[in-house]
Amino acid sequence: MTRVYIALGSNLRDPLYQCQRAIAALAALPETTLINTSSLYRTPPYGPQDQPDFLNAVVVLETALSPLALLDHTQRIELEQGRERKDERWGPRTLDLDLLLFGEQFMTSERLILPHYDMHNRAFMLVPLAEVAGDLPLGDKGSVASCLASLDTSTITLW
Ligand code: 5RW
Ligand code: CA
Ligand code: CA
Repeated sequence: MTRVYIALGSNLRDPLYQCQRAIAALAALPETTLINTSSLYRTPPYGPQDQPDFLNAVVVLETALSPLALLDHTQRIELEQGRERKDERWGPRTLDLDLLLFGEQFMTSERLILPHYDMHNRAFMLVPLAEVAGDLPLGDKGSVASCLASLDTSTITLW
């Protein structure tokens, strides 16, 4: 079993509902146990600002699935919750599930980069991650806590 950290984001169609439904869907995956869920945070949009605030959280799983099998499931859950192909790259979405860390695994493929390539720059990922992962190392980026120390977290509040 491998410990996996998944970032969850939503800023359309009742983010709290989308988040609760996504957590239930992740908990129901085969060969997978839900270990923990962070608090739910309200975060201002990065990228295009003319969209609603996001709900962001991190979910911790233990799974016997492979990284790509888990990715298949998270992409299916996004689609089941109304994620649309036309969604602009950094625009609003009903549900975004991003694999942050998959055990100690490193991977660079067309579909998946592990660890997540930019989480060390994203307070909306690191604030909930710090809550459930403590001072986890992020390879050559330092620890979650040290990355967070150089980011602005002042606009992040509880949902
Ligand atoms: C674009 C992330 C530029 C960081 C993106 C950037 C978000 C979000 C996106 C999310 C918040 C990707 N996803 N903003 N912006 N939460 N708060 O989940 F610098 S789009
Ligand atoms: Ca994302
Ligand atoms: Ca994504």
